[in-house]
Amino acid sequence: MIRNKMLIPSIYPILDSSLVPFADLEKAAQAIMDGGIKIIQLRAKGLSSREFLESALIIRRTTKERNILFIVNDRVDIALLTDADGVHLGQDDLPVKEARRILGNDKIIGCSTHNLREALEAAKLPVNYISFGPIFPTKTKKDAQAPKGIKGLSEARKAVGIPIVAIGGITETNMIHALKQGADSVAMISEILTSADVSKKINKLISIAKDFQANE
Ligand code: TZP
Ligand code: MG
Repeated sequence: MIRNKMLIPSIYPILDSSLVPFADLEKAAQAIMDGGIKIIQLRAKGLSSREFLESALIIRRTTKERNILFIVNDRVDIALLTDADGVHLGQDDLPVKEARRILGNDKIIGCSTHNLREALEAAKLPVNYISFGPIFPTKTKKDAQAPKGIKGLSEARKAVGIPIVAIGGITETNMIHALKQGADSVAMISEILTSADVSKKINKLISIAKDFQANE
């Protein structure tokens, strides 16, 4: 079965080109990876296809060396061209079934969901995980829907059996609430990218998740 083949690492950093200039993406990726993460997603809404591909190829090289999962946001073509580990698709991107046909069963496919209905629908598809959010208010995604809160996350957790990545306004302080509600992983953009020391921040996030798992 595709979906239970792997677990999504509990800290899921997203390198977002809206917060990091194109020229600094490699350095930012390096800092994230130096923090000891096991997965990284490149999200590059504002970049040209060529810039997106260029950054993805660079990050891909290091993720392979370090055995870190590399996920491309939105773009199945860039995921294929870089031999990424997978792709993360939104509700308006290529449909999951078609992406699966292109990528095959060995790649990870994640799908964004924003409410219970979308979560239930996505769980029927050949996805490895869904993201659910925004959980808390976020400034990073300009067209984000209303926050679903911990309550929304808890409902989604009860409704679907597949891995859930909580997203939206997650911080070092509030991530514990998402984990307690059964999120398998917490995705963060601004909490990581705007911190003064990105590697140290990642270290801290990983240790909070580890402590949580140890006490579960
Ligand atoms: N999808 C739902 S909220 C969000 C995305 C991509 C943005 C999350 O960014 P941040 O800075 O972690 O709130
Ligand atoms: Mg998308």
